[in-house]
Amino acid sequence: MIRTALLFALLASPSAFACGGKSCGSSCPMGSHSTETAKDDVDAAEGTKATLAVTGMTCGSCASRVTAALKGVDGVTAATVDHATGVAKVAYDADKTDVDALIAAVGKLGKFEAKKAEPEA
Ligand SMILES: [Cu+2]
Repeated sequence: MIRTALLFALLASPSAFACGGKSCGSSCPMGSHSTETAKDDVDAAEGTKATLAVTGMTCGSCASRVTAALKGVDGVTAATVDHATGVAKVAYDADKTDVDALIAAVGKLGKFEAKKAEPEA
């Protein structure tokens, strides 16, 4: 029984890394943490690519909420969001959606603001 409890504690502990090792507790606008990390490869995905600059994110939980919002847009095939840099990369079908719709989807969360980032050189 004690071993089971220890294993449980070990499995639960990685949640601390959702904030990159730093605790963001009350500073997190989403109020909860998640170990969910986007693994989509936007660079390898089909379609048009866009890079957004997202402000307001403090931890991995924020990033996963923004990722989910972007993926909820019809036509989006892949999205990765880095809360530390504020960079969101999205691959989408240009026939179905556009950058303005992506920005609006992030804005709808109410906690974050997205704008179009300068294209990478
Ligand atoms: Cu957060």
